Amino acid sequence: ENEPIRVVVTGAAGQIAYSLISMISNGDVFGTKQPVILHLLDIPPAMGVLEGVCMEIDDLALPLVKGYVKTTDPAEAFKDVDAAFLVGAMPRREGMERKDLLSANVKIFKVQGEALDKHAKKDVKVLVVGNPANTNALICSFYAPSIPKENFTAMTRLDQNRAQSAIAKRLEVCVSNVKNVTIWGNHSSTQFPDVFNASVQSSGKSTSVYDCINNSQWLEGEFIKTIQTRGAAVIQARKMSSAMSAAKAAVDHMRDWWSGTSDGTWVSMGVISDGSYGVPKGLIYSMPVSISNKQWKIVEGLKITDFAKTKLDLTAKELLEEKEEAMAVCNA
Ligand code: NAX
Repeated sequence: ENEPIRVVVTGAAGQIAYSLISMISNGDVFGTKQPVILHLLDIPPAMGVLEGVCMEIDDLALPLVKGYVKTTDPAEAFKDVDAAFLVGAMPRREGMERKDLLSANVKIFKVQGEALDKHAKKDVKVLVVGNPANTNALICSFYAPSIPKENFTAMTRLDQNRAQSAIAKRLEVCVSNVKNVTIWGNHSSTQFPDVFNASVQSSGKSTSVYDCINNSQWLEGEFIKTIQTRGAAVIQARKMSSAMSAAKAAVDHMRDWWSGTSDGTWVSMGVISDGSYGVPKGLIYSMPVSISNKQWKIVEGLKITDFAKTKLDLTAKELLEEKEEAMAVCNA
């Protein structure tokens, strides 16, 4: 049997973690032959709830779970971890400005970056889910200089899944027949869901989504808007933010990073920019990536229309502003 790997989930008492932990425990991320030891981090007021979650982990009776560590101490949480799901963050409360949220969360990710730097394995794979996800990932990486920058990613897979599903629904095809939808930029309402390079498979043939839908007004208008504001629409209906779908997206992201993407397909992840597609270097920006041997690579040479270029620049601008604010908070 394989040696267990150590997997940390932060915000372990929260609603996304509640779904995520059961999927990790079931083998959905690291495979059904890979035992895991779960490291569960949350803050003191959440320890009672986390105790209940741990009782439920016992009661799942899943053979892959070789143990768990329940803690409020980042040093203990990040000790020797192979993979990290950074979900925990302060939620936006009424009357709170975006700036206040950014400043509270950036501080959390500074502390966690320092703890990862000191205690985690150097090849740890870090997925940041907590918002503002891209900028949190950037800060985390900044404070973990001994870990390669490529090991820090931010989640835009939920946006990708939303876009893929919306296209499949419109075309009345199975969601698995829609390939290579790309999310560019920030996990925020400035993100650009791009189907210009996406395709639909049907009876062995691959056709571009643009040709299949044949309605650029919808594709460049309502479709983009719907994906950009989908999170808010779920909150309005459910009175709580997306959790089941967010957990599934985190599973998809980490599973693909761990086991790779298939030939000719790509997925979207917030990764450190190397200047590709004119994106400013050093931002954590969602890009199309293909993955093999646990290494992601930006897919080059995709067609960027003038329309798309405007959208790419807009979301980059927002990320540059976030970065500046975040660095100011950290240096204060
Ligand atoms: P919850 O409020 O249910 O859970 C968050 C948990 O984090 C709580 O248990 C809280 O005690 C804990 N926490 C707070 N500060 C912490 C710290 N310093 N260390 C460890 N734990 C800490 O939120 P949930 O619905 O689970 O969402 C978590 C985060 O995901 C939020 O920031 C949310 O905005 C973000 N999301 C990101 C998405 C993405 O696509 N990137 C989509 C879904 C989600 O909105």
